[in-house]
Amino acid sequence: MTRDLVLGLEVVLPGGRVLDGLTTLRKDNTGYDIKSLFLGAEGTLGVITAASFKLFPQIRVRATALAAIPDVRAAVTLLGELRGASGDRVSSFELVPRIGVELTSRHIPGVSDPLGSAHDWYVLCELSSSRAAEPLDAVLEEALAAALGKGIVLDAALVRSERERAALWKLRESIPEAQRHEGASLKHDISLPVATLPDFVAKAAPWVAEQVPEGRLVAYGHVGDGNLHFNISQLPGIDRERFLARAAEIRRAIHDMVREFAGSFSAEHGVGRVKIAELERYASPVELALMHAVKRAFDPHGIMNPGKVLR
Ligand code: LAC
Ligand code: ZN
Repeated sequence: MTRDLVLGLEVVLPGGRVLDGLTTLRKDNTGYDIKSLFLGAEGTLGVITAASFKLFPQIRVRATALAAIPDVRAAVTLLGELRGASGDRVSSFELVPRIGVELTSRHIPGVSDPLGSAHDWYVLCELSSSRAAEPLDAVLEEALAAALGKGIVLDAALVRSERERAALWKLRESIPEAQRHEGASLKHDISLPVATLPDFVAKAAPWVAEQVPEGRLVAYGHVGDGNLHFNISQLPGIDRERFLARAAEIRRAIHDMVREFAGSFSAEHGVGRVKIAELERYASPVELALMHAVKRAFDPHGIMNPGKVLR
């Protein structure tokens, strides 16, 4: 998402020259967009030393809720309904699975289940606006009530204070930490077209349940961006090394399913060293050849962050 916000960059190139590209132009059609090549390059083409970003009016009002939903399809439906009902004011829309509530309640001080009974899935949704008078709490409450009537939402907790808002965000944001307390996990930072997420989960979740009985799916993340952290936590009492020994095979199967649904194996955490083989497998030969050509053009001696992204 940062990629969309960058207007200009200053970059030190491998030979020592400086690309002085700190523009704030919104429109600029002057040949190749060189700056975009450095975004996501993970330092393999040059060292970014400054950036200019798009700015937006300051947020003055927010409304936040945790909604229990029956399944991932309901999450995508609810996202559409909330966008429509709020004049597209949805600024966060995060999927949380039941296990995410359980693990954070167990391991993270100050986190507890804000709803009275257990549900399979939740979304943490937030509306925001720069217009202080915007009645976002009422908009969110009405939209969730309408969704409740249609069975898209099963229960919901609207936050009434900054303290409650912080508690909900803590629940969501401490899922990775809670996973570490449970032991090893296999992590897959995937993205799919938003509308395709439910079909992917409908196929991949049962696959995990059948093929990885020594682990538990912990699928959470940024549904509004089509980005899921499709992680598998080891079950308590399972041998850590034996669990991790299956990492490559499981990663291959999950990423192959991601490709089947036209998704990406690296939504936000990048390629680094760990996913070089994935890039080679899933990028098209044309893309891969162009990436190597760009690398050679910028860094012919291969001195920039060697061993990352491209072999
Ligand atoms: C998160 C990190 C893992 O979404 O990207 O919590
Ligand atoms: Zn994330």
